[in-house]
Amino acid sequence: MKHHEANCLFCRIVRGEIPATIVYRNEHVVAFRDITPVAPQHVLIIPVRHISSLSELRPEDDAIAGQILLAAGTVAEILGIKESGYRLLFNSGADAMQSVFHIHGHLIGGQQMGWPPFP
Ligand code: DGP
Repeated sequence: MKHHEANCLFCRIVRGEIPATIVYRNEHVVAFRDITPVAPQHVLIIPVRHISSLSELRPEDDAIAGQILLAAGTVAEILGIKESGYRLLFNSGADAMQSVFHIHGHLIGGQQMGWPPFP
């Protein structure tokens, strides 16, 4: 295993070395509750395989990219917000304030949201 994967926080959650409230998983993705929720429902959807950011996705990663998006609808249904609505966002890089360098989609919902999503 590569060094960065051994020390990656979200790889450690995938391996069960760090506890998390997992709401859904399959062979491609894991979805677990964000430790600092910004909405009544806030779940992170991550690929099992370590990819550091959206910018590192390669054409051959098309299947895993699709699996992350497909999981969003499944997770929304589990959370009971499929009908009321939800938002899926990915922070990539410094301006977006990405802080964990393992791709994660933030699935948020359970309240009326505004747009644009910044002050
Ligand atoms: P981002 O800023 O987009 O890189 O989001 C990282 C998110 O990860 C942030 O909303 C908080 C969450 N997070 C950080 N550490 C942990 C952890 O140990 N467990 C869980 N469940 N979430 C975490």
